[in-house]
Amino acid sequence: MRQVKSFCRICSGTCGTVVTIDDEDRIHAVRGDKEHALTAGYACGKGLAVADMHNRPDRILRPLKRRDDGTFEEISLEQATAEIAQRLSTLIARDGAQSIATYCGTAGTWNMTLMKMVAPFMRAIGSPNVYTCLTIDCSSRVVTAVRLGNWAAGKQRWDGSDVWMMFGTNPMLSITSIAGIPPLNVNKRMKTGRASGLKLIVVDPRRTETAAAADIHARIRPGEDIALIAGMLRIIIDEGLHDADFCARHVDGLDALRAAVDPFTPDYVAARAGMTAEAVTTLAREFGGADKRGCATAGSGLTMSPFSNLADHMIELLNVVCGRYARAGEPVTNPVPIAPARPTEAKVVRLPRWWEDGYKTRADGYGMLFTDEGGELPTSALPDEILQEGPGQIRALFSIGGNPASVFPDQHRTVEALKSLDLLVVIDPLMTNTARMADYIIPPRLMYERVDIPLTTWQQFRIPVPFSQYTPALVEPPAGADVTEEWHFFWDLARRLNRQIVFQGVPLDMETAPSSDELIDLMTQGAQIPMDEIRRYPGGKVFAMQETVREPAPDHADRFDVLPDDVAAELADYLGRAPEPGYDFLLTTRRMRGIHNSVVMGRKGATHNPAYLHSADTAALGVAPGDMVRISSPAGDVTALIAVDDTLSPGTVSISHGRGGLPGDPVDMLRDGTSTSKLVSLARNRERINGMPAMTAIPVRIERCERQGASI
Ligand SMILES: Nc1nc2c(c(=O)[nH]1)N[C@H]1C(S)=C(S)[C@@H](COP(=O)(O)OP(=O)(O)OC[C@H]3O[C@@H](n4cnc5c(=O)[nH]c(N)nc54)[C@H](O)[C@@H]3O)O[C@H]1N2
Ligand SMILES: Nc1nc2c(c(=O)[nH]1)N[C@H]1C(S)=C(S)[C@@H](COP(=O)(O)OP(=O)(O)OC[C@H]3O[C@@H](n4cnc5c(=O)[nH]c(N)nc54)[C@H](O)[C@@H]3O)O[C@H]1N2
Ligand code: SF4
Ligand SMILES: [Mo]
Repeated sequence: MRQVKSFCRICSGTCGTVVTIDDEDRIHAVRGDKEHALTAGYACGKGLAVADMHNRPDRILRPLKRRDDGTFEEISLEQATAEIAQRLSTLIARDGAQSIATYCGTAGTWNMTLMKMVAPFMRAIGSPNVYTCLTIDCSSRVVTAVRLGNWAAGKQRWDGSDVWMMFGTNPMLSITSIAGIPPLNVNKRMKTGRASGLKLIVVDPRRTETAAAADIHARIRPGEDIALIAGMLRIIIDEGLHDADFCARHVDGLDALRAAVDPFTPDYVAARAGMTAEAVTTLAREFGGADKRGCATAGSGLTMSPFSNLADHMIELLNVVCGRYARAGEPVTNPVPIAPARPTEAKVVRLPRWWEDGYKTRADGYGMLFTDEGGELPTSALPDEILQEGPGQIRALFSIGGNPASVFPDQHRTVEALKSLDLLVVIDPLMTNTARMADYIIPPRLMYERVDIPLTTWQQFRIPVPFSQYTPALVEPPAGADVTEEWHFFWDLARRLNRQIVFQGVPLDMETAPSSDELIDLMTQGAQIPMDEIRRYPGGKVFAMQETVREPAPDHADRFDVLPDDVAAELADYLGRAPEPGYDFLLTTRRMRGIHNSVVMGRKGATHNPAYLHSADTAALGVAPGDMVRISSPAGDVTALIAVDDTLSPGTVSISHGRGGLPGDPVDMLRDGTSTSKLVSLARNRERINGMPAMTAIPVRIERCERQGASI
């Protein structure tokens, strides 16, 4: 047995780990690294269960090819890659490069060499059809940065704040980075923040783990956060609780904003958001104040909500009017050791509306989001891009470390699209619902079989100190495995198609593959702390780096635009929207401890996702825990098993996403659970720009039904 330091790459926690490896070079156990500078021993159950993922008996270890009768046969990686390259070549010749698409899911996002290889691969073949789970997760965040403007030095930090307001996020369970609390040993940071006087406010229809630890839990009717924020802004501006100096210097449109939120009186907000008028005023006064430090942040409860772009914009307006950003003279939170040195300035930066110019999807004309490295299209547009016939139709899809059939909104449309493809290649260690439909399944090396560095994107805001880490590959894949290093698979496809990959601005040798370490060196070219130095500290290190936020040049003219025309129009739409008649419950999204989106991690916890209801509602419906109900939305219906959860507000039903079978599957409810994505339609109420349908606050009806083995 030996012990090696590394870090977990399942979520943004990037928890430091110590991995015990047995004499057969197999992972025996994983624990949190107590000496880790950021996470100090914390690791969640999913991270600890990852040894099981490496060794589980159903891990796919050799490529699988679908036979004509739908069964799979094992083939070699060499044969699979050659055949896929051949099929791509035929498709490109027949339908053009645009017929090829990639979708990178969560397991792809946390694999840095892969993450940075997919876009160059797509550029090399000439296809714009790059999709990732980021655009089904927090695409509204990017829309806000563009429409409102972005503060180059970042927001005020958790440490040293007076007040923090979280909407629709539960970081104590999800360890998400977008809640603003650094996703690094959240429990400990929560305690130290609170001990230093930070007042935490959580807005959530459920008394979550995070809400229970907060100073104020404001229960809200799902989907109505916009009303609350508009009401708060009205009070903050009227009572002079905004930062007037900051607004005068950096903000356009404050008067128009005040006029637009005028209908949101405390009484109106109270009626709409299901709270008291006094609560609205209290929340505004608790958050507002030019002399306070802090932040308003939001998670899935808002990024999945109806009007997701507007909801996100409104959250950021709370920060803008109160000036909650890092100012000149303050220390830069994290000058990012692996990035080149560049000054951080206290200024608004305006980005172009990428989605208005440039490539658009054929169906509904959605444009590019996240233009880093050439751009991405909104994931909810992918099914229609596959199904809509005509020039540019997508005919081949690579699904990399994701599970579209289980997690995309509108499972029926998604599955119809996946089944209609000429070529579906799934890179995954498990026989997921998506993999079951694949033409080829390519098994990857797993986390501890790869070298890696922590996610490079947004690092300056996610990690609150100049920390970096490198992990070598700790073990080799199991004996007899024929698995791929994922970036290599795409490099090899490009090689076989005679395409040149340009990686981080450098054309790669297309005859002899680079090593993963060479790619990491390219990704960190010009780093302030050279990668070789970082490699010397196996558990990671906080480097001694200091930088101060600077004043921008005097002629810098960019300002926040708090109420662009399309935001004003969305606010008017929201104001006029009536509840969907005939539905008496609102279904909300949540996460479960042992389940990561569609994947059950470990063998101990529940594998199904019950429908949680308040006991007042189960009593009124005449159902008990374990009973089966039929849940119907305007888009479809599903069956679910009931569990009681009195942390919920009556009138809401809360179910996590990603579980359940494919349409028509016989489903063992206790094992497989329910697919909430069958309750969402891509044909109804989609947002402009990011194309998101509402994946929380979904109007539903609930009826008791006989327990049976099947779910539709
Ligand atoms: N265990 C576990 N951890 C995970 C994941 C997982 O599947 N399992 N997934 C990971 C991923 S990919 C992500 S993106 C992050 C997400 O992390 P979070 O953004 O923290 O997401 P959730 O934990 O689902 O919390 C969403 C909260 O929003 C509330 N909510 C729902 N609708 C509304 C609404 O209309 N208004 C308001 N105010 N609140 C609402 C819900 O009650 C819930 O408490 O978690 C990551 N971590
Ligand atoms: N209704 C509703 N829908 C939602 C959400 C919601 O809150 N509500 N949340 C949305 C969000 S935030 C997200 S991020 C998406 C999640 O969307 P996805 O990322 O598409 O879904 P996951 O289930 O996380 O898929 C991860 C896959 O990676 C595989 N895997 C594990 N390790 C590796 C590896 O090393 N390499 C490779 N190639 N594969 C690996 C796993 O077996 C699994 O199949 O779901 C979205 N859908
Ligand atoms: S919180 Fe859990 S899943 Fe996320 S990085 Fe840490 S151990 Fe891994
Ligand atoms: Mo996510």
